[in-house]
Parts: sequence; C-alpha cells; structure tokens
Amino acid sequence: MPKYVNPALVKTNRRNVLRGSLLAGAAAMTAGAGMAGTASKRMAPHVAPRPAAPKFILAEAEAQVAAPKVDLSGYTRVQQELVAPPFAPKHEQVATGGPKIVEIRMETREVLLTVDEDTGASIWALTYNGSVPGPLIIVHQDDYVELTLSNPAASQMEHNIDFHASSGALGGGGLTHVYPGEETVLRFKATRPGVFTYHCAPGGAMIPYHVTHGMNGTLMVLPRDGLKDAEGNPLRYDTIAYIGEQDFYLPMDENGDYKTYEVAGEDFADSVEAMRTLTPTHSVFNGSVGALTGENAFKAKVGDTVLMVHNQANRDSRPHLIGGHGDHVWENGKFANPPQKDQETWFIRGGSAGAAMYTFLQPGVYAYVNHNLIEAALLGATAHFVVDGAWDNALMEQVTPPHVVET
Ligand SMILES: [Cu+2]
Repeated sequence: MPKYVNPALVKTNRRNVLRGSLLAGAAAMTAGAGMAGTASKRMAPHVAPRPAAPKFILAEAEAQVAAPKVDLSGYTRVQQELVAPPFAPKHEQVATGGPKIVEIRMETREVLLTVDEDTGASIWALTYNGSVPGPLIIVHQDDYVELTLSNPAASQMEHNIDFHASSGALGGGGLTHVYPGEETVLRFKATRPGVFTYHCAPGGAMIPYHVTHGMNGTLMVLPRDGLKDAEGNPLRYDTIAYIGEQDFYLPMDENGDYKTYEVAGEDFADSVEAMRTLTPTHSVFNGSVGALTGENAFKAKVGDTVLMVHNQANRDSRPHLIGGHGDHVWENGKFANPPQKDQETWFIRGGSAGAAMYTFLQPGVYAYVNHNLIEAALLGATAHFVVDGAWDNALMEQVTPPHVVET
C-alpha cells in the first residue's frame, strides 16, 4: 500500500487537491525546502519523491544560509517536558532570569481515535504526540522555542508545523516538512505574548485534512512579568484548563454508519467530500465526546482561579461557562491587549486561541460549552468543572423549591 505522503498519491482526488487551494503550489514546494541532497537517502523506498522546490522557496533556503548567524551564546537552554492535554507543562507565571532557549520535542503520530463510543465513530487522527489537541507549550516573551519535530518511520504521511506565534517561512511550515522516518529542528523567537494556534499544513487540501484530523494545538507565550488585568495589576491562576475544540467531518456509508479505515490517509477522498459540506459530524473538546466530562471533568475548589485556554484551529466557536463568567477574557488571546471584564460568552475565531480567567464562587458542576448549544449537546462540545466548597447563599438561594401550585 502506498503511503499518503503527497496529495498526488491519492489518485482519485488529485483534481480536488490541486483545485481551489491557494497554497497548493506553495505546499508542493515547501516539501522540497528541506535541503536538497539529503532527501533521497532519507526517504523510504515506497515514499513518493519530494517534488522539486519552486524558486521562491529555494531562494528562502539560500537566504537563510547567507544570513548572518545569530549569537545565542548568552541564552540558557532549558527543556520543557510536554504533557498530554488538558494539562499544562511545568512553568513559571513570571519569568526568572533572561530569555531562554526552550527545547521541546514532538512526534507526528497517526493514531486510531474513537470520537464517540456510543456510535463507534472513529478517525485515524493525525496528531502531535498522540493527543488531540497537541500538547500545550508554554514559554515567555522573547524566549526561543526550539522544536525537534520527528515523524516516525511507520507513519503514512508527511507532516509539518505552522506556528502562528512565529514570523516567516509560513510560520515555520516551509522549513519543517518531515516525511516518515525524518526529523527536523526549528528555532524561532516568541516575540509576541499570547495564546497562539499551531497546526500542520502540508499543502493544498492536505491542510484542512490534517487540521480536521486533530493536527493542531496551542503555544502560550506569557509576558515575562506575567498576566495583568486592564489596569495593569498582576493576575495569577491556580490551574490551566487546556481545551482544544475539534471539528471532525467523518465519512458515512449509504446506511448512515460511520466508515472505518485500515490506515491513516485512506479516508482522504471521502474526507474531502465530507469537508466540502462545511458541516461537521462532531465538534468535540479534546478529541472525543466526553473527554472532559464525568470522570474526566476538571476539578477545582471554590476560590480557585482557572485560566481556560481554548484552541480552535479551523472553525469559529463561542465558549460560555454555565454558572460562571469570564472575569478577564483575552478573546483574541493576545496578552499585549487588556483583557475584557465580566464576559458571558466570548468568541474564538477559527484559526486562533483565546484565554479566559475565572475564579469559582460557588461549588457544583459548571458546564463549559460552545454556546451554539446544538454543537454542545448534539455534537459533543461540552466540558465540566466539578467544584468543591461551601455554598454562598448571598449569591444564590432557592427561596422556594418547585412545588405544585393549587389552582
Ligand atoms: Cu500533518
């Protein structure tokens, strides 16, 4: 079976791939940006040859080689151990010392993921480190992110990564195409504070295909002196709730049952047709229905302050915390702008991440939903916070329980 490393390999859909995507050409090319001469010996024999790099990408590669080297000798190197969502890696809210080079490692893993246990809906998810969303990365402004991106030899597909936080080369996408069995290292400076999406972007129809197969995540760049409210006072959180909202477009057969596939990439032709409807079959938090409810619900105590980081790499969303608020909301997710106060529902633009901070005032269960309630209730976009503590009657009290009224 051929690997699906290049859109052109999917015979039935070559036309779709090449039609209607501004980046189709750029994509084909960026695959070739990875340093001519070494590619052929690294490629598995059954993998299609890399397409020739267009002139502008070769020029970009040459420009890098010709550019003066940067002296980073004054920087301390640290390694960040990435953890699976919804958790955040160990980090400082206020940076100590000067800017650092933060080394991280991610693998492009293709994993069979059950999206909904009730229906058996599944997908060969394309992931960073095996999770949907990919891990949350946290650095401070002016740190360097130094990513080693590795594509296991067993993979079916080529992958790369576009960091919205970075500058140049298609967000790094042009410099990080890795075929099965390859790895690459990209370093970029995190010049702007905020929460930013990252995602795979191999080119053409493969861009939405990879993104809607789970290949996206969040990089949080904290201000060096930490978060602040609109007046400039420090804001601190007790925990981070990292929520990646994912729209899936799962192909169905003529009976309306979800189709299954043997390997990653095999669903490409069907997926393109499903994606063209622009109507997701699922819109879930953290990869599957129920990933953040029940036993998987977030836990907190009254008085705890949570920073909810919400990533949506493809499609608009409008999160709302039922029974709570956004005390401070960076709807666009960019911390150089003052947060909005006391929000009820905020808007996450597809292709971005946002952040909202809330201090729990009452115990009980809070539902964090996409307040397109059809998506929350029918498509899966619901998470729960279970909060312990003492009830405050001054804030709410059931004065009279429901009872039958004599008429
Ligand atoms: Cu990918």
